[in-house]
Amino acid sequence: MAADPTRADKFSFGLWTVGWQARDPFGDATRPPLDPVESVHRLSDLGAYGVTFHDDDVIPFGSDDASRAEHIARFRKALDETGIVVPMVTTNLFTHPVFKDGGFTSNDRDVRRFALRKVMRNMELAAELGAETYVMWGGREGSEYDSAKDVQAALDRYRESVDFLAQYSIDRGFGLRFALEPKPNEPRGDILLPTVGHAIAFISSLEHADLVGLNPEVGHEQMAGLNYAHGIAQALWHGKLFHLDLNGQRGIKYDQDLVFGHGDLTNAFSLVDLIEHGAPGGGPSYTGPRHFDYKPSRTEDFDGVWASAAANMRMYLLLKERAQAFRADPEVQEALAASKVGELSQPTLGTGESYTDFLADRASYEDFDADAVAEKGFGFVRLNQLAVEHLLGARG
Ligand code: ASC
Ligand code: MN
Ligand code: MN
Ligand code: MN
Repeated sequence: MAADPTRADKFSFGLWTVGWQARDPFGDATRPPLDPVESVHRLSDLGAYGVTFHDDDVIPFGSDDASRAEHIARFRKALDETGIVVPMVTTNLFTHPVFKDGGFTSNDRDVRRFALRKVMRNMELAAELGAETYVMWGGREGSEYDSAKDVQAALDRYRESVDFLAQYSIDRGFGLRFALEPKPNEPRGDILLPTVGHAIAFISSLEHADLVGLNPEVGHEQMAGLNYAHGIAQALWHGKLFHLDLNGQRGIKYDQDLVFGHGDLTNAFSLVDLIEHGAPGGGPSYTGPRHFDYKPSRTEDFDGVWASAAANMRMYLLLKERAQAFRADPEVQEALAASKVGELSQPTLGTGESYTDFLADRASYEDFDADAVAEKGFGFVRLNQLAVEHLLGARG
C-alpha cells in the first residue's frame, strides 16, 4: 500500500481550500472560518510541505498597515514552527464587489489601476516568503454579454498588466515567475484565456514571455470538455508548465473542485504517470509542487475537511504506486512496443534527408502498400485494458 505522504512528495495546498466555508450561490456557509495558522499546522501534520494563498486569505481585505503586519507575523510564525514553505502566492481579484467586471480587464480604468496595486503589494510579500511562482487566475476577467466587452481591448489590457508586473518583478529582484490559470467560465459567463491553448497563444505575445507560463487546473480543462493530461503534456512541451492545480471534476458542469482522483480517475492515472515518469519519449518533465486546489464539499464538517485534505495526497500516492506497477509490468512493455508507442519518438525524416532523397525513397510511396498496412491494428485497447487493470490493482 502507498506510503504516508512526506515532505519529499512536495504536496502543497491553498489556504483557501481547507479554509473554504462552503458558501455557494444557493446556500450559506456550512463551516465557520478557519484560522490560517491552524491550517498550516494541520496540513503540516498531515504531511504537506507547502501552503499557498491569496493575499486576502492571510490578510483580510481592507486591513490597515498595522493589522496587516500582525497577520503576516502570525502566519510567518506558523511557517517557522512547522517548516512549511510557500512555493506559490496569488491575488484575490474576484471576491470584493469592486472586481465584479474583473481586475486587469475591468471596463473601469480606476479598478484596473487598483488591481495592479493590489498585486504589486502582494508580490513583495510573496518574494519575502520565498515564493517562486505567482499565479494569476483571472476568474472575473470576462463577460456575460458580448456587447459589453471589447475582447481585443481586454486582451491589450491583460497584456499590459502582465508585462508591467513582470517588469516590476525583474526591477525589484523578486525572482518570480508568473503562471496564468485558464478557466472557461464561472464565475463569469465567459472568461478570457479559457483554456491552456488560449493562454499559451497569449503568452507568446508578451514582452516577458520567458517569465510567464501556466498553472492549469484539472477541473478547469475538463469543464471545457478537454483532456487535462494532454493539456499538461502540451504545456510541458512548450516549457510552460510552471505550476499545477490538482483536483477532481465529473464532466462538463460547474467547477466542482473535488478531491484529486474523485473525478475522471483514468485521466488522473495518466496524469500521475506523466508527472512521475515523464513522457515515454523523454520530453520535458515537471519537478514543481504537487499542488491541490480543491474544495472540501459543503456536506463536510471539520473532520471531513481534514479527511479530504489527506485524501488528495493519498489518491496521488496510490496513483503513483499504480503507475509504477504499470511501467514495471513486462506485459505492458510488450504491449507498448506492439502499439509502437516508442516509435513515435523516431523522427519521420532521416538525419539530413533532403526533399530529393525523400522523393527518391520508393518505399515511402510507390512501393508502400497502404491496404496491407491498414489491415493491421494498433492494439491500443489491449494496452488500455492493462492500464485500467493496474489502476484497479488487479495486476501486480
Ligand atoms: C485561485 C485558483 C483558483 C481560484 C479558486 C478560488 O487562485 O487557482 O482556481 O483561485 O480556487 O476559489
Ligand atoms: Mn476550480
Ligand atoms: Mn485553481
Ligand atoms: Mn479553484
